[in-house]
Amino acid sequence: LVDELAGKGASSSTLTATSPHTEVAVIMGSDSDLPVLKPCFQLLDRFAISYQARITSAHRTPDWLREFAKSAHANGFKVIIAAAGGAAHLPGMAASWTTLPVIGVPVKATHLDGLDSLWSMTQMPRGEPVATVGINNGMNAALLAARILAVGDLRVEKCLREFAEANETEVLAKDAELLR
Ligand code: RP5
Repeated sequence: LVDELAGKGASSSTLTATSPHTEVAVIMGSDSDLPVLKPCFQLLDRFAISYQARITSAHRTPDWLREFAKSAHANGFKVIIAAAGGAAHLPGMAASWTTLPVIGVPVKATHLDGLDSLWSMTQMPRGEPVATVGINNGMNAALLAARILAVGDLRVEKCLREFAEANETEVLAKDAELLR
């Protein structure tokens, strides 16, 4: 399913096995969050960053979330991306059980249009930070994870530079097109 969402037949992701080489854990509160994470999977695939996607809910599977987050560092993950809608306590709870950086993706899932999720992630009380991206912005979560990894990985740093250069080229081309 994750491979389908990422738009490819086979990727470095897996819904089952944990590899010591898998760098990013992408957790979500429900399979209904998957569409928001599609750009996240695509960006991680584009940068050839290994990831594992899992469904774990802070309120429906609290024991499983605790087990996953507590063992994430020992299992070789370097960053956790956590997407959730509504009260969105998933990234905050995960942050409390790991020293890994946790990136929250607020999901628009209720009548509050994602503001509930955004505020609950950004308003984490002092002591347990969650780096929160914009509502439904799975791509920025992947880019932020890449920036964290790039501190110690020149290959990923090169991917980020090339990504920025491609964006610049695209905007300049559109600007030139307007002048014609
Ligand atoms: C949250 O509640 C999930 O992260 C999701 O965004 C939202 C709705 O979940 P479902 O009712 O679609 O399973 O826990």
